Amino acid sequence: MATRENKIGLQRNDYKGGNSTLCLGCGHNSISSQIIQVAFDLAINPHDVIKLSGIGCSSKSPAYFLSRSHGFNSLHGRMAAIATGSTTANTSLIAVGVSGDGDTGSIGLGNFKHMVRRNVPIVYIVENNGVYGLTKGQFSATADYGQELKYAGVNELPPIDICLEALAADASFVARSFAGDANQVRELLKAAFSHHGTAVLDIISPCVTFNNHESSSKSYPYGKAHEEPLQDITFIPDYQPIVIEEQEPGTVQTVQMHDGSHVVLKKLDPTQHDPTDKLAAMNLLEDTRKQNQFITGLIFVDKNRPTLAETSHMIDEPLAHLSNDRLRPPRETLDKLVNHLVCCD
Ligand SMILES: Cc1ncc(C[n+]2csc(CCOP(=O)(O)OP(=O)(O)O)c2C)c(N)n1
Ligand code: SF4
Ligand SMILES: [Mg+2]
Repeated sequence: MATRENKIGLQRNDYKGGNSTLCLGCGHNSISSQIIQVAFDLAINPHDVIKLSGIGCSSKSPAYFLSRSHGFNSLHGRMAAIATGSTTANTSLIAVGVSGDGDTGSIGLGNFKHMVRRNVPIVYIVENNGVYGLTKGQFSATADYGQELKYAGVNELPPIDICLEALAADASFVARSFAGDANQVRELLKAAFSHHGTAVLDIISPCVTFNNHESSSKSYPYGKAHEEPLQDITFIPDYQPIVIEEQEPGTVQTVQMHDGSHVVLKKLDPTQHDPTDKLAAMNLLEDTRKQNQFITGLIFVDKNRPTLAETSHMIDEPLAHLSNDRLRPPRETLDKLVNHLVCCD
C-alpha cells in the first residue's frame, strides 16, 4: 500500500524528529506525536516553522519533532522573549513553542505574560506536570497545595493557574487539555495553528518518574478519572467544506478562524460555557479550581485582537527579507536625527 502524502507531497515521516531521550511513558512524548500528526494533517511546510523552547524535559521536546524546521533552545524561562524577537523580525515564520510549568509558571512568568499581552503569533504549549522533572522532581508553581512528594516534602503554597494568568494578560486563545486525551490535544493544536496571535495550550502532561501518584492532579490516574471535557472539538481546515450534523439547537457552536478554517464545538452540556465570553472563562477557571474539577477544552478565543506586528504597524514584507539599503535609514535621515538630538540636548 502506498504511503499517504499530504497536500504538499510530504509523508508523516517527514515531520518526525530525533528519537526521544525522555522517560518511557512521559506525557511530553505523546504531545510531540500529536504535533507531528497535526503538522502533517495541516500540510505545514516544515521549513516555514520555528521551534522554540526554554529549559526542562518539556523544553527538550522540539528535538523530537519537525527535524527539518528552524529551532532555538533558549535560556530557562526566556523562550517568550526569543519568540517575540524572532516572529517580529520574520513575520513569515510559523512559531511553535514548548515550555514546562517551571519554565513558564516559575522563572518565566514575567516573560510569558508580556508575550501574551503583545499577542505574539505563536502556538505556546505548556507541558504541565506540577514538578521540575529535569532537576529531579521539586515542586513547581503549578503543584497542588498540600501535596506531599517523597523527596520534595509538603507543598505549602497555592498553585498558579496558567490559563488564568494568560487570561489576565489579555490572551486571545486559551485552552486546557490532557496528554492522555490524544484526540482533544490534536483538535486543539489544529485550532491553535490557525489562530492569529498567541495560542496558549496548557496541557497536563504527567511526569511518570516524579509525580504520577493518584492523589496528584497532574497524574495519569487522576486525569483519566476526573477529566471533564467542555466540548467535543472538530477542526475543519479552510479547504474542506463544513458539514455540521443536525443537533439540538444551542448545542453546536462554530468559530470561524482568521485563515477561514472552522472550529466546531459540540457542547457536552448546552447550558455550559461560551468560549467567546472572557468573564465566563475566568469564572469557569476560578469555580472549577475551587471545586478541584479538571475541565479541558477551548476556554477562550478572541479572533479580533491584533498581533504584535499589527499594533506595531509593521510592513507586510518580513524585515528579515529586506535588503540592507531598505532596512537602514539613509545617511541624510540619520544626520537629521543626530542634529536634532544634539540641538535638543
Ligand atoms: C537560570 C536557571 N535556573 C535554574 C535552572 C535549573 N533548571 C533546569 S530545568 C528546571 C525546571 C524545569 O521544570 P519544567 O519547566 O516544569 O520542565 P519539566 O522538566 O518538568 O518538563 C530548572 C529549575 C536552570 N537551568 N537555569
Ligand atoms: S523526569 Fe518526568 S518530565 Fe522528565 S522525562 Fe522523565 S517522566 Fe518526563
Ligand atoms: Mg514540569
